[in-house]
Amino acid sequence: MAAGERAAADLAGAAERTATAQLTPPGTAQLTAPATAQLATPAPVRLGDVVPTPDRVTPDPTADHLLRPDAVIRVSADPAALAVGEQLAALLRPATGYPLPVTDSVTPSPTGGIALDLTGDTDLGPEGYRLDIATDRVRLRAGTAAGLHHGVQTLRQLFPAAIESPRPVTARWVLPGGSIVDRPRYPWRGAMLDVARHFFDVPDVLRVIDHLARYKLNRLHLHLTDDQGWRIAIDSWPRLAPIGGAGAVGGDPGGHYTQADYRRIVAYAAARHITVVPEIDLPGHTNAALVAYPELAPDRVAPPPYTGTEVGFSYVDPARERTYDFVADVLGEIAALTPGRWLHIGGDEAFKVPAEVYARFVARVQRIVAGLGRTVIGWHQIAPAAHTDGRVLQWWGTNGDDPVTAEAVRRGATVILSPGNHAYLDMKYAPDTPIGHDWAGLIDVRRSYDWDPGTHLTGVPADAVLGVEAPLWTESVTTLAEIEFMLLPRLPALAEQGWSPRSTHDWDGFRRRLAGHGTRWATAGIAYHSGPDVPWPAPAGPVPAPRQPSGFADQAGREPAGRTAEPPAGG
Ligand code: TNX
Repeated sequence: MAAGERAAADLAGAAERTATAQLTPPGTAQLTAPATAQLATPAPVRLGDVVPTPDRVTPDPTADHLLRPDAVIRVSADPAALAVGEQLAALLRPATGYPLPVTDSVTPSPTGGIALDLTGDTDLGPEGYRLDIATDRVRLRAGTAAGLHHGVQTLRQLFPAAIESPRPVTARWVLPGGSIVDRPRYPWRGAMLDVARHFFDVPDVLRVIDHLARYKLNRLHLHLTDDQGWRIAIDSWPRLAPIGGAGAVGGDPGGHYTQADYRRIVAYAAARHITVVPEIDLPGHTNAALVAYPELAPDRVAPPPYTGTEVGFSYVDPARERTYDFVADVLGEIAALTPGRWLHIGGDEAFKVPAEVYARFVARVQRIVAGLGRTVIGWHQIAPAAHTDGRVLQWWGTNGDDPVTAEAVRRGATVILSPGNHAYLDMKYAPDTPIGHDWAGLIDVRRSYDWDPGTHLTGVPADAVLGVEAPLWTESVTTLAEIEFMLLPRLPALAEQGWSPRSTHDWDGFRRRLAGHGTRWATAGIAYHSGPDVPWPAPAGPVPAPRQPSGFADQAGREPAGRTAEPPAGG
């Protein structure tokens, strides 16, 4: 046996001893205790305690399931399904210490375990799943690997919060019995990370992807370029990244992704059924590109690198052919690196470009994207430009009465909703939130939850809404812990807006379900804002926090991150 295997076997043995010691009095037979004896204590998590809330939940308190130390994860013989099975095992192994082998046979076995069954059925749509938890086994079914992936996120939340521990812990790994049948309300459920104002390296982005996956989001929009930084290497314009990406807001260190880095992000996201949507912001927000290539500037003079936070002053010259070579080269390379369908061309706040010139520029860039076989997305400022097949507007206004966007929808556009006053994760929670903006108002958890994407925009029918996206602009956000502090707990609120049927919308139910996640985040060492509008479980004592925003105290006067609550044993 290799050292690694021996360590795994030791862990499994230790975990088994712990589990059986909890289940059976000393001296009685191990691992053969009848199910009824094993389930003397009910599951600590209720079947409906899932965020985003599932479409249909049918609890059966007589059917709680105890995960056994010798459980096997059986998966349909399909590579994508097996990858989901491996991810489930990887989620459950650290805390349980169980070996949880993954096999590609779904035949039920006498030892129970968890079956992941790729049915190929389409009745639950491209992302739906069905989960059946019974005393003798757990079965997850879906027509697609994406559906299985989402079902695994549900399963993860149904285990006691201690499942988030990176180390083996003593707990009874009981799942609540019953069935869940679930599918999303919207096909587009995203978050945006601005890596231009401040740069975040690959491990930080991968961790953000983990947070998205946990709440069943399926799009990561990367805002790759802005005045303060160009963050992706472009072979045909080699000065963009090293020169344009050298700095950041406030004179902080810059950086950029190599094309290999970017591919790694895309692959990691794809393995979690998340599509990366790259944004190259045009024609404004381009100071960093002009620093690297003054030939694109209207006056051909290199501006100084920009480290402030103003917007709207820069633009690439729309009157020059060379600009369109630049756009075609950059978007061509980005398209080649990006398997997803969408290219985001920005389009916001080009205040110095006259309206007609701007509309012609956008129309031409839209044609470049179409020529690359991709679907164009832009901020809703692109609305006045000519319609092109499939184009998508990302609406970030604060007043749902927007006739220009409504007219673009009448001409065929669809919309993604990122209302600044509900979905902007860079807004402060409260006046004393130590980082963030307030131009769109303060956004506490309730404000991020209480709005309806289906009716938000006047004159835009529900069927023109692709879904929701939560942008995190990073002028004031400089570390991973700060990203997490702004994301959590609002990201789950927006995820529920994107996933759950409107009929389930209920603030009191949501805040109660969300509260349990504080314990999960704390256990996993994830920073979050423990504001007063959610009934977080009382801290049971300090736990060491691997990551915390520096010097934060939230408005409740508590430390927000990673050490708000000790996971109650088994709960
Ligand atoms: C507006 S929202 C911007 C960004 C800023 C953000 C700050 C949008 C499309 N443009 O350039 O970072 O406000 O909240």
